[in-house]
Amino acid sequence: MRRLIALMAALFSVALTAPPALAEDGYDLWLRYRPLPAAQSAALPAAVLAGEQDPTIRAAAQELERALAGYRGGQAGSGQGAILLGTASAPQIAAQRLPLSGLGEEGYLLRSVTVGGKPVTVIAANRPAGVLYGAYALIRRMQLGQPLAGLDITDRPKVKLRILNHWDNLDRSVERGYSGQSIWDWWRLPDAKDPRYIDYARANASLGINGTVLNNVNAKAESLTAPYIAKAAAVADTLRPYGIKVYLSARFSAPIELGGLKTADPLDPAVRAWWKAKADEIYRTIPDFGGFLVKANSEGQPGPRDYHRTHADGANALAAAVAPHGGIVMWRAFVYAETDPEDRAKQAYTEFKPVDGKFADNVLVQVKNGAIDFQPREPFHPLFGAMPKTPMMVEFQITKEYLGFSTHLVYLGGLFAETLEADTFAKGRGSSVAKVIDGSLDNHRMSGIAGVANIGSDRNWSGSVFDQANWYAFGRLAWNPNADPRAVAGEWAGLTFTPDPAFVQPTVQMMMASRQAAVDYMTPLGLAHLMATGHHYGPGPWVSDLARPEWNPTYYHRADAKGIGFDRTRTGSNAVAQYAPPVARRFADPDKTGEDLLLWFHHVSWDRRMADGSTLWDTLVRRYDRGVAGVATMRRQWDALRPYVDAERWEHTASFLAVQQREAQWWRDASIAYFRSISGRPLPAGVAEPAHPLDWYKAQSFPFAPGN
Ligand code: GCV
Repeated sequence: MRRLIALMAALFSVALTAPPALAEDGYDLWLRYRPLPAAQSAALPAAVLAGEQDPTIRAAAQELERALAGYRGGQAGSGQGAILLGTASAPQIAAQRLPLSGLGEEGYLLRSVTVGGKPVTVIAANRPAGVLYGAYALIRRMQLGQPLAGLDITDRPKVKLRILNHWDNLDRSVERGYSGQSIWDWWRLPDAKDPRYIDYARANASLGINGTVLNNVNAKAESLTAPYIAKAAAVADTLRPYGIKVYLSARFSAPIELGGLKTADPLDPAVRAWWKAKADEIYRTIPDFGGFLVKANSEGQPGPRDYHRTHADGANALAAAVAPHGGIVMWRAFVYAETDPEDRAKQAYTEFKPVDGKFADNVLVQVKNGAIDFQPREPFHPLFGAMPKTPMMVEFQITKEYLGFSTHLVYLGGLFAETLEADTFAKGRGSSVAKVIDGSLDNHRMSGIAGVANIGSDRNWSGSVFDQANWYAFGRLAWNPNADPRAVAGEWAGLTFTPDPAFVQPTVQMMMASRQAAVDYMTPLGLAHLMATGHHYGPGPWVSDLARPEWNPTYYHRADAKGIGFDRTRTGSNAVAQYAPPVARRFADPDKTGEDLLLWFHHVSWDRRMADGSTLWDTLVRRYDRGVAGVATMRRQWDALRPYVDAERWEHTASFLAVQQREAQWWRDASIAYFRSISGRPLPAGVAEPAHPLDWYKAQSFPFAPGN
């Protein structure tokens, strides 16, 4: 009995003294400062010394202190030297005579030095933002258990503007958002500033993201009224110390809606004066306002074409208004019109290529990675490399409108890299999209990259833990478009869960295979846009009754009794001619295009022989099966990783993988049932029948699917 009492007392005291269990709900993202193994923790610097008084340097120092405290699990530092951070205007940094000249405005240097016989890790930069980025780089090293001694590292971003685009509406709904409501609580701003905005800033700064467009490109004019400018200013105040500028999407017809003018014609002096006055008003409230993002003459949005003006005329009117304040305009090239019978994939090039060289100096043209719309796989957009006189931004979609929302595990690092690595041949071999958008191919002063955010009010920010990896990958590739997506996945997995290679290796394998699996079970072999109407949830390859031809999946796959695919060669829309000759020649030849993009560029017979000798029809069916099998493999891999992951995040991910498996099967069955009804070909031997007849799939309806 005495022993029992002693045991109970011991347990009771443990219960009283043990630190509270930390909820592993994913809120901490990759900034997960949990106790490190004792040996690692003992080697951590004991103190953080900020070289100067500056809000950004203070934020950097606080982040380092927070990380160190977390890594030490509440224990005091054991005295392994210090971290000293600052710019050369801090005397202690200046005394080190560090080579900072090549670091630009945002680069940093990490160097191990000795001061007064004590080891010191210096984080130095020309500007406070660089110091902040250096602090996060050091944090990554500590958290991943990489050596902290003998450091001599420099890094700087290759792209100047690294920007998130929020498609967030003023009522807090999010277009194509799958992670709750908008994090911007417009109604309560500017008085109530959710503390979460600081964590948003920390997460983005840790990746080097330096700008955010707060509102949807399908913009309401109201976002430019005084009350909403004040709300945006409150957000800007919170983000500023983290090196993040605020931008707004502008509705082109705002001079009419807000200004009472009769026109929004960009060459009309009254319209230009209105934009100038509006810009002046914004800059009075947000002195470092970044500028405007504009979707014009696209999907019903107003624009300069309404007045028979070019996109350059439109962009330049807004650009002139923000130029005196150092602002910029990001003008989207995502345009297509129902009045235009031309292949949708060609329309942006047709509109924009002729106005190359006509844009003001502070305009960037923002181009989606592919010519249609963020499909699971698209060839790179033909505008990359085709407008050498204009700085071009690439726009990726981090939120997965066409890739299974937030329930499917699809790592997008590979998709982003596939575009960035693609060779445009604009100036001969080696003219990658990365070089177009980082400005180096055509010597542009401005360069930029944008990602449509997947961030919402969900506790885990992105809807699923693995969707956080897509935010992470976007940020890391924005900093360095040549980064290896596999290495980025490993870094993310190590920071978010554990750097143990026994966990990281299979996780990276799973992530890297996940995108091809999604392509296979949704739109294999270069098919595209076969999703159901409006919400784009699930398969709808049979849909052919929508008002605009290019909204119908049948427009894209063009399947008939003889074959399938969109002929974009000379015998068809000749979209291939929009690429530089070496690329055009490859895409024009079905034997050279590559199977992954075959049906994007070619209408081919169901009986066409593929590289391995099987028919196209058999290959198509087997690709669907391969996609479903890929998800089954991911589930097995995740099961085996259970010992390395906390129960909460493991189970959340496992439950989503189960959804993905069911939906992959649905995609496969519905697509095969439909294409069989067109091709009239039997299923290859040994292939399973779809679970239901075609009409069952056609009858499914999801009026409440999110993000629509
Ligand atoms: C913001 C696609 C999406 C739309 C989106 C549009 C765009 O068409 O479905 O929701 O609108 O792209 O990028 O402007």
